[in-house]
Amino acid sequence: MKKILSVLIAIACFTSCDDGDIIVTSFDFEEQTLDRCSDFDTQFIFFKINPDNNESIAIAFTTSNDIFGAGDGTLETREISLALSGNDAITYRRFDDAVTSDYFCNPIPPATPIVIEEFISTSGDITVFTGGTYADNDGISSEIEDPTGILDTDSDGLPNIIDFDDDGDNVPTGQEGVVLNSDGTINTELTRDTDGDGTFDYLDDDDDGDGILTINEDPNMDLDPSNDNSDPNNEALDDYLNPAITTLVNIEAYRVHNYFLNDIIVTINTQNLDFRNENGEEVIRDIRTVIFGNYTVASDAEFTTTPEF
Ligand SMILES: [Ca+2]
Ligand SMILES: [Ca+2]
Ligand SMILES: [Ca+2]
Ligand SMILES: [Ca+2]
Repeated sequence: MKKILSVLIAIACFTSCDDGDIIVTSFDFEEQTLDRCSDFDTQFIFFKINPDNNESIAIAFTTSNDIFGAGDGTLETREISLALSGNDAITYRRFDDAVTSDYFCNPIPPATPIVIEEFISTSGDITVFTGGTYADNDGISSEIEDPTGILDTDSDGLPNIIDFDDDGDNVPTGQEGVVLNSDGTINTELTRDTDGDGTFDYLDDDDDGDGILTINEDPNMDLDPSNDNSDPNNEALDDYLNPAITTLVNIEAYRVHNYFLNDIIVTINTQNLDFRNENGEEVIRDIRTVIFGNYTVASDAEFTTTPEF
């Protein structure tokens, strides 16, 4: 419905307009879910449908940014500010019958339902935020791994919460014998500490305590110490967990890392909107910052990087 507001919205008058003439009209789609069209390259179309009143509000905007998550993988919420003009606009429509997503996502809108009222933005600003939860999916939740989010045990530039190899020994944390309690905390009895020095393997850069860093117990030099078994008397045991093997190779590179942005939500805010109706007569101005909607992205984003050694 078109919601009656108090005095936040003023009208600019085109023709005869008495002093104090204020139209207090805006669009109320707070309860409706934000949906989107999927098959567009750089112009994004989001829309809300209110079936109770056969009305909709849609926003189209153009950006080359991937607003759904890939980005550059930095930890901050990403923010893109855009000015609406031309084909980038917000459109309110009321129809004579029920409307579906086909109406917005078809390059040629269907002939029906028929539009009986329409307001199109003539100017306005929008801000698109992309946020979510960064994680390395290494088996330890970020809150347990480091509630501060800034700890970087191996100083490779990737905080532990997104570092799938926390100690930088080229053995992923997920392979270093971490055992969790039912509440997700680390079980200090069962989590592996091969050399018994009080530092769990996943945070220990010399797991077997033989003086040779795990990263250098990699004779085939494939950046994976977990496939090197040199001990003829114990072929099942990797060299980096076997203090009897102290062969050293010089490895000066980290393996490829990946991490994820999960539970991605795109939030669109609008500000300074001017609308004109189908006759160009009625103008609605809304200077407030309003949340147009929140869109939950179905898939997670994955980032791949190789930290500098
Ligand atoms: Ca790190
Ligand atoms: Ca490791
Ligand atoms: Ca240890
Ligand atoms: Ca070692």
